Amino acid sequence: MIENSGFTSGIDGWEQNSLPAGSKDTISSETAGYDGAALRVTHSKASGDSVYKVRTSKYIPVTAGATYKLRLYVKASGNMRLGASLRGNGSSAVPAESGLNTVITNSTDGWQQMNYTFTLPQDATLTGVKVQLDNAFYSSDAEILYDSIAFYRVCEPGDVNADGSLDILDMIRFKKVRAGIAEYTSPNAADINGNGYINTIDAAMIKRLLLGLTDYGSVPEVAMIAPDTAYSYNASARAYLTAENPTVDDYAVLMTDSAQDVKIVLECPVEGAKFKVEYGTRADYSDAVTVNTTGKSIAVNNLLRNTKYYVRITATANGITRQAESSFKTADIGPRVMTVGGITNVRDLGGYETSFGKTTLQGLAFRGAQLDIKGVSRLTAQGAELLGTDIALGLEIDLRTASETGGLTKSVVTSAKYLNSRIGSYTAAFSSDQKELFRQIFASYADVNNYPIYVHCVYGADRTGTVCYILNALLGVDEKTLIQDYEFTTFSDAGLRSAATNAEMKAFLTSFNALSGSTPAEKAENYLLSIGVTNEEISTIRGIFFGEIPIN
Ligand SMILES: [Ca+2]
Ligand SMILES: [Ca+2]
Repeated sequence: MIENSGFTSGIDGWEQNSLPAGSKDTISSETAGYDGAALRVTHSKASGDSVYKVRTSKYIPVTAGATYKLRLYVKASGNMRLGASLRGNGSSAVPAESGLNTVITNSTDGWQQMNYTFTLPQDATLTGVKVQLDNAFYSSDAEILYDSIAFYRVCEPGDVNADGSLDILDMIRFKKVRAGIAEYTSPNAADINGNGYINTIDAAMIKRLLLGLTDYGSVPEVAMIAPDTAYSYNASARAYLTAENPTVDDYAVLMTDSAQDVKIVLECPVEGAKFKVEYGTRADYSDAVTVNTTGKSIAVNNLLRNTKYYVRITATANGITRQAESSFKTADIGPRVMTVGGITNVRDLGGYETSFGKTTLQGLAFRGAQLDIKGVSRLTAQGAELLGTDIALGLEIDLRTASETGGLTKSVVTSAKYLNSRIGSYTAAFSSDQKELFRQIFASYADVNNYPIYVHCVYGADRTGTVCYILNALLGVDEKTLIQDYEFTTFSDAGLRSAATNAEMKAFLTSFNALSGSTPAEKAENYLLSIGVTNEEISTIRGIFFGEIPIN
C-alpha cells in the first residue's frame, strides 16, 4: 500500500489556486484516496493551456540557507507539463526549482518517481513554505495522480532532527524514532551509510560522529535485515494467492519458475568483515544451517512454509566478533515452492491445514517436473545434493509413458527407488483400465519405507496434478486450496492451468464431486476404496502425513 509519507508536521491537507480569469476549463482535485493515490488532479476540457497549482494548506517550517528535497510519485494520462515550486510566508523569494519542465505525452508508464531540490537563500526571511505541485494541461480529460509525497531537509549525516548541527539531541531523536515514539525529521540523515535501512549500524555510526570520528571504528557492529514475512514464490504468484476469487490466467506472465530466494542483508561498517549466518527453526539454533560469507547478503531457499525462523549473525573483523539476532516468518499462503536446481514447478505437498484439525507434515511428499530427459539427469549439483542427500528421496513415482522415459528403469536420484506408473490424467483416474495403476500409486504412499516421495510427469502439471489433487483431498485439504494448488502450475514453464477453463479439469472435478461422501476427504476415500486401496492403507497415509506414523 502506498501511503502519503514524509509530511510529519505542518500539513493536514491541500488547497488549490483559482483558474486564470476567463478560463473555460473545469479542473478539479481530490485529496481523498483515489486508486491508492494521495492526490488526484483532473482536467475535463481542452481550452488552451492552464497552469493549475495544488499546494499544501499549511506552511511547513523551513530554515534559511537549508536545502530541501521533494520526492513524489506520479501516474498521468493525457498531455501535460509538470513541475513543483514553493510558496514562502516571508517577503523574500523562494527558489522555483522546476518551471514545468517535465513533459508528459499521452501518459506515464505506470508510476514514476520525481525529485525536486530547493535551496533557500541564506538571507531568506521566510519561516515556512507551502509545497506546490504545478500542472499545465494540454488535452481534455487529462488526469494526474500523486502519491508518497515527501518533503524533507537534506541534512549532514547524523543530523537526525534536521536543525543544522550534530549533537546529543540527534542521538536522542534517533533512539526515540527507533522506539516508535517519534518520527524522523530527516530520514536521509539517519541512514548514515545510505543503504536504505535505518538500524543499529547507523546508531553506532552516529555515536562515532558525535565523538568527532568520521571513520566507523575497528569494532564490527553487526546487523541484518530479514523480511517480516518471507515468500517462497514470486510477485505474480503472490498476487494470485492473495487476491479474492482470482482467475489464475490474469496473473500469468512468461516465466520458467516461481521459486524465489529470501534475501537476508548483512551489515557491518568495518570493511572486509567476515560473516557467519545461522538460521533455523529452533531458538537454540540446534537445527540451524550455517553460511559463511564476506558478502553483503545471503539468499536462502527451501524454507518450511508457515514457520518461524531464527537468524543469528556473527561478524568478525580485526580479531573482534559481534553478534546480532533476529527472526522472521514464512508465509502461510499457498504452497511451499522448492528451489531444486535444474527442475521447475517443484512444490512440497504438505504444510496445509486439514479438515481433520491437523496440519500435514512438510518434507514428505513433493511434486514437480521430470528429473531427467530419457534417463539423462536434469539436476544441477545443488538439485542433486538437495534431492539425493539433504531430502534423500526414498521413491520417485514417474507417471510418464515409455516413450517419454526412454525405457528408464531407475531413478537419476541415487537414494530413490523407482516406480513407473503410466497413468493418464484427469478422468483417466475413473476409467477401469487405469484402476490398478492408480491403486499402485496410492499403495506406494501407504508404505513408510518409501518416503520422502517425489511424483512427476513431464511438466508436473496434468497427470501429477490429478494424483496430488486426490492425495491432498484424502488428507482433508479443502477444495479451494486443492484447486489453487493445481492451478499453481501456471507459475512455471508449463503454462496456464485453470480449473475454470480447462475442460479436462472441469470433467475431472465433475466426476470427483459425484463420488459419494460430503467432503473432499470422504470422496477421495471412497474413490480409493473403489479402486482397491485398503482401509488400512488409507489410515496409514493419513497417519504418515499427520506425523502419527513415523517413516523409515
Ligand atoms: Ca541536529
Ligand atoms: Ca543504514
